[in-house]
Amino acid sequence: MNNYRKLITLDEFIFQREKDFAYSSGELSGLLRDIALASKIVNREVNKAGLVTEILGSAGTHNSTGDDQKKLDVFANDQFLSALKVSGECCGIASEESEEYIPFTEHQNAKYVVNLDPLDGSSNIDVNVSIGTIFSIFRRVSLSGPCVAEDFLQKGTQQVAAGYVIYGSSTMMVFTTGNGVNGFTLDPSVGEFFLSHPDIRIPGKGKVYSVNQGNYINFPEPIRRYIDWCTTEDKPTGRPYSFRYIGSMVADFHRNMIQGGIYMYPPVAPSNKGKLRLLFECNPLAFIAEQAGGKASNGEIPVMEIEPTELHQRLPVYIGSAEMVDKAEEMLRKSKMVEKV
Ligand code: P6P
Repeated sequence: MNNYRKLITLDEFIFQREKDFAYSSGELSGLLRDIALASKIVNREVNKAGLVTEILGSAGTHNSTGDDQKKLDVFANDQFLSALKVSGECCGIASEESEEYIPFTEHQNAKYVVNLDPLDGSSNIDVNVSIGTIFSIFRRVSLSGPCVAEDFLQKGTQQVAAGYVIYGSSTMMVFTTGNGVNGFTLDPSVGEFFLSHPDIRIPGKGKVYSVNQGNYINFPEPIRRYIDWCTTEDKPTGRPYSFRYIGSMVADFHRNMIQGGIYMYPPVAPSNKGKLRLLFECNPLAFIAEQAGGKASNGEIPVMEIEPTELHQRLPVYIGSAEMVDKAEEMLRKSKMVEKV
């Protein structure tokens, strides 16, 4: 008896969920398929980047927040932009790689907008370390006509879908439409994403903390104390934790999703803002974390409760296993109480 497990393709899954949850009249499904298609094209270039030297290295330009743009950053941005424009389900996108949002005038009555980090961790491209794409989908708030800034500047709680693609030892697309988190692995031999990680649940606590230890001396004192707490021996709580930091948020986040752990990007003195972007990195990953039973905070409130004021705004972020985020928040809160005394 062949016990071949029926592998469900991404398209079959979306079609099934659309019937079960009726989360959209098909436009959202189309958007998810278009994002998957663009990720396959990006994956093809990422996987042979070392062989096609003209795709490696810097593009010689900088994005709106001053980051050096890699050639693959620009390539990925172009792929997702054209895929979403062709889809017809999206009236505009905002991208980490573009200063302003990009309205699709030919689809100005479409229902959705997308916030996108086309290639996160791109500084790792030239050294063959995992990188990722992060996306966040909202229903527009403007009624019709060209999309407006307010369509993109919505609280994370308003997301209708969010996901990431990790271009790693295998390529995976992990996303939520508000009914749990599911992971799909690309079989490049057939060009299909297959359901490999149904209903992902992030462990309540883990034994890994991810942070750029090199900034330790410039972290706020409560975060230095939290890191010291993580590295103090205490067998009942499984400490000291292991330190893992890939320098690619999607890769660190994905490992923590599966094994449990916390990823932190605290403020680094003298800045108090943090590095990561609310719209393009933190909101989508926060939606996924919470849907999988985890948490995402700026140290004080849930990331998804933050009212955005500008496209490229940054924030400190503590995201992953719920109990670990709670502990980091507790140490930050205690410190504030001491300050007030
Ligand atoms: P640092 C990549 O640029 C990124 O946005 C995240 O993917 C990554 O975790 C972080 O920045 C790395 O930043 O300052 O530690 O090199």
